[in-house]
Amino acid sequence: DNGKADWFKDARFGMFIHWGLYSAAEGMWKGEPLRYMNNYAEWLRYRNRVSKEEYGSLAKRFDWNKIDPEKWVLLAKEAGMKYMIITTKHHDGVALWDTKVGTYSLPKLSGSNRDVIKEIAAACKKHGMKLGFYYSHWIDWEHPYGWNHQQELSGHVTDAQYNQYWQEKVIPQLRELMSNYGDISLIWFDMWIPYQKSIIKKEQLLQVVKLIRELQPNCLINSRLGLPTDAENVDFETLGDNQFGSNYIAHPWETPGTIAHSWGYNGQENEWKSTSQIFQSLISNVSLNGGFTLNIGPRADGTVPYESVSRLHDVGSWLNTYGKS
Ligand code: FUL
Repeated sequence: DNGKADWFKDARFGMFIHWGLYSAAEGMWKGEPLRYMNNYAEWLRYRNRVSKEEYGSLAKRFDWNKIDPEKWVLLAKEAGMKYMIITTKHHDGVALWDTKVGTYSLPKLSGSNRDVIKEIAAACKKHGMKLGFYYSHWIDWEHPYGWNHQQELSGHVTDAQYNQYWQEKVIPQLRELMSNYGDISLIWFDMWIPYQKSIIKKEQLLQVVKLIRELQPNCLINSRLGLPTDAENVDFETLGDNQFGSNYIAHPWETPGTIAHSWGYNGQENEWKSTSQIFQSLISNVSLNGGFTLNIGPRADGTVPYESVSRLHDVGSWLNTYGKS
């Protein structure tokens, strides 16, 4: 450990943002609610079997006059959060930034020339907020050879095809993200199972580690990459969603939790964690040497539901009064 994770060990509290085309659907598709309500709004494309083209048309519902990522950064600051993680590409395979890898990106699909990832990076820099990228490496419902659950969306994927997805999408997209947006403090990969049980090969994961270490030597990598936390390849451990630590863990770790039920905005839901539940999660993790990454799901126009804002303000004012920074 060369101390590069020190800031993370001290940070303890960060903001997660799930924002993408699914935010515009708000948990509904053609008048039908999200199938399987126990699941998440950001899973709409898969759950409701939406075609790639129709799903892409959700980008037209984004209101670029209102979207202002700096407001998210300010909200995180007010809440006492020390880092922010944004979904650069979720399982739907849509890049939020202006990628040159393919055309399935928010700027291209919406016809806007805005690159929100650039804007977030600039706002984070301006306000002294550490920036992290979420990137769904394992699952991708857009690429014909990305992992897409029982191959229900596009047929069987062989190892060679999966490697094609890896080499022509994952690697070049990560290269863009690690090259064009300044200092990236952490990268948050997302899968739940170790590589031995997945179509992913260890060499493919090591290729990703090598790329990140080359381009952003200080960027921390989380364990959902699919490898164990050992500081060489993986710098911090991500426990299960909404799970709290039960044992003291010596190495850096955090758990993600969402303020609602879904991670992406779901207008059909009315389940909000209370401010005291948020404190419970934060305090139980911190007392076991971990951190808590609390998620909000802004709407497609960038606005954050009042229920989230008011809770974050309550948390922030408590931390300002009693928290030690
Ligand atoms: C899970 C994903 O499937 C959810 O959609 C969300 O991104 C959560 C943080 O991780 O693995």
